[in-house]
Amino acid sequence: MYNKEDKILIIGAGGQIGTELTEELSKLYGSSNVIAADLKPIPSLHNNPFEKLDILDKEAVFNVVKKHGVRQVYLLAALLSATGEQNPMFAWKLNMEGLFNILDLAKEKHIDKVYWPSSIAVFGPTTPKVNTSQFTVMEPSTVYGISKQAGERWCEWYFHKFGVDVRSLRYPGLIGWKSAPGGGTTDYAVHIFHEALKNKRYECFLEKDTVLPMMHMEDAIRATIEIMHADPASVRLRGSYNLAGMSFNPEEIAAEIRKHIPEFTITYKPDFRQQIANSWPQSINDAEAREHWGWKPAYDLPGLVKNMLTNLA
Ligand code: NAD
Ligand code: AKB
Repeated sequence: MYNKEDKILIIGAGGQIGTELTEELSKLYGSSNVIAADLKPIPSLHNNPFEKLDILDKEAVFNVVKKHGVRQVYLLAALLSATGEQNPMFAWKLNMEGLFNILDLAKEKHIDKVYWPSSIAVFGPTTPKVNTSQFTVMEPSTVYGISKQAGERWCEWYFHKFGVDVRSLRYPGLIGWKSAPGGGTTDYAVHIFHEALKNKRYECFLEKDTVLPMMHMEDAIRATIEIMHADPASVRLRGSYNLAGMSFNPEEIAAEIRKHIPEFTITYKPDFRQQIANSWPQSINDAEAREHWGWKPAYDLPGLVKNMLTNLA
């Protein structure tokens, strides 16, 4: 359910998700209707209009929305878990003020629809780790997680109070071959493929038995577009939806890579990101997303590894 004529603004379009989302939305809406915005130029655009834009500059965001007649905003600009811990006050400012700037534009009816991603980082050390459900203990221990949890509550509040049509997913770690990750704890699961192909070895910054929820980027982009195109009545949760793909640890992904590159070796040198990973769930229960708007992932670990190695090679 979507209007092909809608103008869409993607803020943070040059990042790991933005790169792929811009491409996929351009296929559906046409490149000229998908405006890519970021702090820095984006080399990989597909004839999309580009705006150099700082999400913290509310007036500039408003001007871009008016200039292009934007109806939908995908807000991807944020600091992630690892970079967030290194610059906590700025992470809080960017992640929260950026969201308010967009929610306010929707509240004032300058735009119709907002997409804003949350993360498994909303969970914390006191959350049950296995098959973590939608509604459970949530005491995040990173600034990033705290900002995502607060953001979820604000999204829900703007929906109930002002009727803002905001939709959100709690992504697990995302793995794709078209773009590089931007400062998260799950980034190892992308780096490992590049190093396996280039050097046949990888030094992992997490311990070998650290199980985390992960997902192929193709699945994540499809989920994003599916929830944005879903009938508003079916999007019953306006905080954010749990979303599951697969779960594995570094040893398991290395073993799967070795089926394709037998000489591949992995060593472990955990750093500060280990503590972040330890605070997150190992697997996610996404029953509500499946039931409410029909979510179903396509990739498992063997499929992901084959796809990544084939495309990167
Ligand atoms: P990324 O770091 O790769 O990309 C973010 C982009 O935002 C970058 O291109 C950056 O230049 C841009 N940006 C930063 N500050 C900006 C500002 N002030 N104004 C405009 N643009 C700015 O991040 P990503 O991995 O693509 O993540 C996008 C969103 O998805 C984030 O909210 C993140 O929390 C969420 N998310 C990502 C993952 C993942 O595994 N990638 C998982 C869960 C949630
Ligand atoms: C990170 O590791 O920070 C992200 C996320 C799971 O939110 N990939």
